[in-house]
Amino acid sequence: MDVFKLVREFLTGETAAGKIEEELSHLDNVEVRIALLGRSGTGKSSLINALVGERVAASGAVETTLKAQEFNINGLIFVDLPGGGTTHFPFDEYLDTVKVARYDAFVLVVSKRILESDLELFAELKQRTGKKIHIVRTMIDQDIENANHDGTSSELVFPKIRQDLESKFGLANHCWLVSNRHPEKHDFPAFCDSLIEDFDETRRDKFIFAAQAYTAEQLNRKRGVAERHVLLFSGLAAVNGFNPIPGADVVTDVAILVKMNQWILRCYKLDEEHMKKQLKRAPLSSAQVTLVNRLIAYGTREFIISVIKRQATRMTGKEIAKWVPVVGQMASAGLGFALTRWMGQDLVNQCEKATRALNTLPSNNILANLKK
Ligand SMILES: Nc1nc2c(ncn2[C@@H]2O[C@H](COP(=O)(O)OP(=O)(O)OP(=O)(O)O)[C@@H](O)[C@H]2O)c(=O)[nH]1
Ligand SMILES: [Mg+2]
Repeated sequence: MDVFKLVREFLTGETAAGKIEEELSHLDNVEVRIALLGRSGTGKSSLINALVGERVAASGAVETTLKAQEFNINGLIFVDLPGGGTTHFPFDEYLDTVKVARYDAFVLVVSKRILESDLELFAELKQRTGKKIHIVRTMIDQDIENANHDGTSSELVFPKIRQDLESKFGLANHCWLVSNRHPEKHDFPAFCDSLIEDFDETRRDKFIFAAQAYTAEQLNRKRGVAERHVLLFSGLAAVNGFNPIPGADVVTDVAILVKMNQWILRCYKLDEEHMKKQLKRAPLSSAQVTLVNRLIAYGTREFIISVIKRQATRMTGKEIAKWVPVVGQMASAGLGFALTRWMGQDLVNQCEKATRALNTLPSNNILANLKK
């Protein structure tokens, strides 16, 4: 979907306002369902937590998850299907519960030892779904540590494990060697790319919106999704008569701006709910707390009104034009559109900076590595 074109057509009256609303609600409502299968203790719950950057699924040394569980993180739904082939889940019964048509992607999680039951599960799944099954081999960090301990070269760890997996699951199937403790490293980012490769655009956007960004590239993609949303919200604000009057103390309905800013904060996992959970897990410095509180305020009506009042009187025609797509005639939508876009873009920039500063992007090393 060319969002720019859609908004331009709307502003020039070539398309109905409803189209923008439709596109936004489509993005809002779409669900992505990912099935995770594998024996107990292979790291399924940890993989989910690493993908979304928060602790949604309990993980542990003893068998933790005994029945299928769903985790819905802003529309990105993981279905954790534990223990195929164990006494809790005889094979047939297990696969019958996996209603294959309901999923957008399948992930088979394996760890150190590949058992016959893993191969059987893989073959059966492949046959039933006819889809690509992503094989994720977890705990690579431990293999590296073990190699160091045993005095063997950790450089050989990867090719050896890869070869072993490929010989068992077949060369054509991609196997991803990951550590759930370091989702910024090894094959983890490539696994995420491969996972969304076959999704349609809306589902891809949804995944990028809900997943944690660990690398500079992932952060860039988040920006892309966020910017498209800002553009749509700006169109929607304009059509809904958001039209602050320069110099006057009048502010029309700002509900759409509140919604937009809260969406952006959620996209960067800097919304109040998420930050409260994070704070319970790891304390932030007082400077970080100040930064987070400042950003959370962006999602409140009072704050937005105060910013608009200030900014509306400042924006010159030239500045307005900068934030409005080239539309020939800007119509009366000009200032409302420009202000929304300016505000959204500003918040996206700030969230990106904060993500780096808060080190949820584990990061600085990664960024440094990428630049090399
Ligand atoms: N070092 C390391 N530990 C991991 C990794 N993935 C998982 N673990 C640990 O392995 C243990 C089991 O992980 P879980 O995520 O609970 O495994 P599970 O597949 O969900 O297990 P069940 O819920 O019992 O089916 C936990 O103690 C995790 O912290 C990894 O990549 N590296
Ligand atoms: Mg589990």
